[in-house]
Amino acid sequence: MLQSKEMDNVEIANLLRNVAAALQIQDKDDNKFKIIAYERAADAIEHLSSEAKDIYDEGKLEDIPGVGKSIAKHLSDIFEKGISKELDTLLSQIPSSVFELLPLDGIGPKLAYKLVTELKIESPNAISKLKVFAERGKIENLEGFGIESQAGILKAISDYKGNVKRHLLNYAEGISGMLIGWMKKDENTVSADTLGSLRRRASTVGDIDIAVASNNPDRSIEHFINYPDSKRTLEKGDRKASILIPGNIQVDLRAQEPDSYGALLQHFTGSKHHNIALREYALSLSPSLSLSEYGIRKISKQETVNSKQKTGFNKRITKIFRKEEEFYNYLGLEWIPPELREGGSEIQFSLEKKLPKIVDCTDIKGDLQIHSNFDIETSHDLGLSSYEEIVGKANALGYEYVAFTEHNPSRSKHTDAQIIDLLKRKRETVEKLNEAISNKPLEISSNRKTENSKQKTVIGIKRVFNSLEIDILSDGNLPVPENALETLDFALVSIHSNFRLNKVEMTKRIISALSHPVVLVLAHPTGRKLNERESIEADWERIFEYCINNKKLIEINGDPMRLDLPDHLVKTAVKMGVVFSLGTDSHHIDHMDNMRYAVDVARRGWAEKKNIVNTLTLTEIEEVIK
Ligand code: DGT
Ligand code: CA
Ligand code: CA
Ligand code: ZN
Repeated sequence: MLQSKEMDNVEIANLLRNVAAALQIQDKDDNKFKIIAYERAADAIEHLSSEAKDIYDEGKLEDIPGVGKSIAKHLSDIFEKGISKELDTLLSQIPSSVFELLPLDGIGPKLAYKLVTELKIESPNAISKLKVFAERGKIENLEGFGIESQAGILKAISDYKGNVKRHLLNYAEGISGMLIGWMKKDENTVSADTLGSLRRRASTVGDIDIAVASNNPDRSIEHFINYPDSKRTLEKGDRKASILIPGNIQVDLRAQEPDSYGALLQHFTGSKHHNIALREYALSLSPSLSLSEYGIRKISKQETVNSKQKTGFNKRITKIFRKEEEFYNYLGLEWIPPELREGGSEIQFSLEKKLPKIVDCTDIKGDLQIHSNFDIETSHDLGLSSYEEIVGKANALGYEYVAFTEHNPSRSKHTDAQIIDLLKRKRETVEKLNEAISNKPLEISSNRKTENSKQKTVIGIKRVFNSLEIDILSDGNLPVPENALETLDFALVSIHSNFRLNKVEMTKRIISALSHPVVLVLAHPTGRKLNERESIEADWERIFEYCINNKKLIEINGDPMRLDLPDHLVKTAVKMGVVFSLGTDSHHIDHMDNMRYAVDVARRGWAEKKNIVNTLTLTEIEEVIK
């Protein structure tokens, strides 16, 4: 197992569990207590509310329950040098395929070791290799095994969910882009689109759905399964197919003639709930209408929809649609943006022509969370790009303003006077930059190393804000002295530690931090990290109400692994009248392109321009900030 300085709590816990397993396999008497110690330490670290690395930085590793001198020493080695030699030596005596089998139910270290050595199973994909042996009946003949234990192993494998994680939106988007590109290479393709949860811009995506309008669906399917990166064809019909690509990502394709492509787009965009609600609505019309991926059909009075009549359905379609919009219009509905197709109420809104005019990327006039490399000795990671580079990028994006929101200087390593000093220097630098910006026309060399590297960009941005992302301490206080807070235009506050307070305490903590006059925004409110960390518990309606009454803003963080506030809470907040601040949480200018994902979340939460503070012009937003 690879060790590194950057290991997070889950990785460390896995490492320690593997050590415990290796000790069990060694089968020495004096290992007994060590095994228990490693397992305890693994449990404790997995459930910590802050990163073990941070605790190490504070010199407090041994305060973690279950972490004694010797485990603390191994962890220190890892954080310092990237490896604990001692653990590495121990682990490298065991084939890594053994560790791969441990997540299976009922397979302990010794059993796994025996299977691996007897059957000569090697990494990677040990589980699927084991499955092949079990299916071929090769396990029942091993000494100490039998037909029953073989069946048990097969069951454990089929129950095993593995890390079937849902994929992050930006990742899925990259893959679907490549597949669309591939499908467009085929001469039969008239158009190709991404459907399913990716088209609805859901925060995570299970599998990828692609549709093509094709002059020859058969041939399109053939072209699709020949995708160069395909690992395996999972399914192949005359109008649909599924393949598996590296990373165990499933891609589904549907192909249909251009004349009826509109119904296909509607059907496979989903969501399932939207489609169910739409079908019910169509049936309630008079005459009743029946929907499918091929088109819309009138149902006569005597007819009831039973399964028999569903067969051969496509031959009796009465109406086909080239465009999706025509499909909705035929039902007496306005076209519904895919982001709103989640639950049913959107159909009623569409019928009454009351769908919200949801915010759009082109409405955004600035980015309100960016970390630069201006070094104020921050408590968490500094950014990688300079103020000038950020201004250059903001300019390219057509923004009027951005906010520089480095983390606060670390509390434990500075006196009040030092923090005040650091923030004064930041203030002065930002002021100089603003002066330069207002002395237009000012030119700044763009940092792109392409073409003539001397290429100059005229600044269109009007102002940069001097802001800060401040940790909310457990008691709701801020780790920045009053005199330093005064230097800021406004501040963001956010939780980076103690994620597990109870709901009442957490709500109090957040509101207390928000109550400071210089604080304007609650950043990445729930603290979730997709596939990694759950949201904190808090009384969100109470916090939203506080924000509305006290003119505070809630952030929608566009970092694809955060997307926080989550869309369903955005929807609640929008109904209540909350105003949001969109920020990319960029630590490099390339991340500034992630604004798109923050807008996706806002759209899925039914937010309009009026709900988003960064749709305001500079003059307007200055009114909010002052
Ligand atoms: P995902 O993949 O879990 O992120 O979510 P979706 O919404 O992309 O779900 P998926 O891939 O299973 O199906 C794509 C859309 O196709 C789904 O939103 C609804 C629609 N659909 C309509 N009829 C069916 C059906 O019979 N089976 C499935 N699986 N989907 C259907
Ligand atoms: Ca899907
Ligand atoms: Ca699918
Ligand atoms: Zn943060």
